[in-house]
Amino acid sequence: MSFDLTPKPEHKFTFGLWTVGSTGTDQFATTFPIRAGKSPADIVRLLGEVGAYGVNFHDNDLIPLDATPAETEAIKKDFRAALKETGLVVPMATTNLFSSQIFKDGAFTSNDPKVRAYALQKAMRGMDLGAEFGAKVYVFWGGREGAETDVAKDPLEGLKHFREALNFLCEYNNSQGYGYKFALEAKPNEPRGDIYLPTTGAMLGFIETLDHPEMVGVNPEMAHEHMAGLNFMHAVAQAWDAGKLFHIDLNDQNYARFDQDWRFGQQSWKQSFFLVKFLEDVGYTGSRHFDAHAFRTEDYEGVKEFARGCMRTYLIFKEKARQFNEDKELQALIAESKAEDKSMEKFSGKFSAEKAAELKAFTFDRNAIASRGLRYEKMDQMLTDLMMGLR
Ligand code: DIG
Ligand code: MN
Ligand code: MN
Repeated sequence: MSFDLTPKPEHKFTFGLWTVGSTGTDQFATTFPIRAGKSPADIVRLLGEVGAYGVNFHDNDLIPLDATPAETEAIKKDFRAALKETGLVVPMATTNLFSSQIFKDGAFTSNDPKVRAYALQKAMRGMDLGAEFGAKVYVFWGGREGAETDVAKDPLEGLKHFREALNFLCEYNNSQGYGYKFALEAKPNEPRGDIYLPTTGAMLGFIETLDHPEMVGVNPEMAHEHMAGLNFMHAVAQAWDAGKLFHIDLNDQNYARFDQDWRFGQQSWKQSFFLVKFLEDVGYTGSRHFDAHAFRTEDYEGVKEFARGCMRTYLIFKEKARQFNEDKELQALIAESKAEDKSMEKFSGKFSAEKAAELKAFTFDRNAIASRGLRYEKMDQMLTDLMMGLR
């Protein structure tokens, strides 16, 4: 093997405290923990050991909901010391607006004004905490923003309340001078029957209705777009095209399953390859955040293998993307399939009345055009060979 698979800071591989710190309970903490919990400081040390660049957190991953001021300061002190010791940074922070019972019917979109106000308070305090550790991206995942029945929850009110909350928090960001970029994360369902704004595309449309759309982008997650039956790389491409790819959650998922948050590249090799190729081809400079968990079967040595595997597989696909881009035969076939056609140039570009009239009068030989074979089978098989090390 001639290429280096050692994770380096320039790769910007990050993990949330809740990922490698997961004690192996099922997603909804309804079953026994498999692994003893680790302190945030020890989780940072584990991430330092496997070669991660950074660590992210929800407010309550770091500071338990009912921690005293003294406990809070002690935790922060240890966490800061571990960051210094390992050199890890904190690129992203977020608020847990989904675990506490108070959010049983949503946070920003709850029907209860007290819950909405409490969620706003919690988000501001979460932003304060993240800023203390240098976070510059703030994620909003509305895990409970939704409904099981529309009988008493109006989606228009939900959108209005979510918009009001984000407009308020954008102003808070400005008033505090935190310089955050907000990244909205979509998911179609679970834990709610339906979650509002279920896909990255829906979030992109919603962002344009905000008072400060320039401050707000998206945090697409692979498992979540897959849960919606979508092509993750296409969702990411649309976000990039809109200048809104502010962060990304990488993991994996078997289609038509609950949110499995598996190790990156564990299941969907082809989709993962094209996602990595896209990020590298466009020069994405943000975090490669692995929002994933090790199998419940694992001890902490297994958790380290999980974390190493996320980064290793990303680097394998990055190298395969380089080989793809340098494969002369394959690139020639791709170029051929996208060949310019000088005769059509006069119809491309901006509208003119003359262009429209000429095009309307033009005669196309539909059968001749349709009969051309596009050789995608050959190219796709070449990709398979490349992925399997046969070219
Ligand atoms: C779940 O996919 C969500 C939460 O874990 C968190 O709020 C966000 C940040 O990665 N992803
Ligand atoms: Mn997820
Ligand atoms: Mn996520």
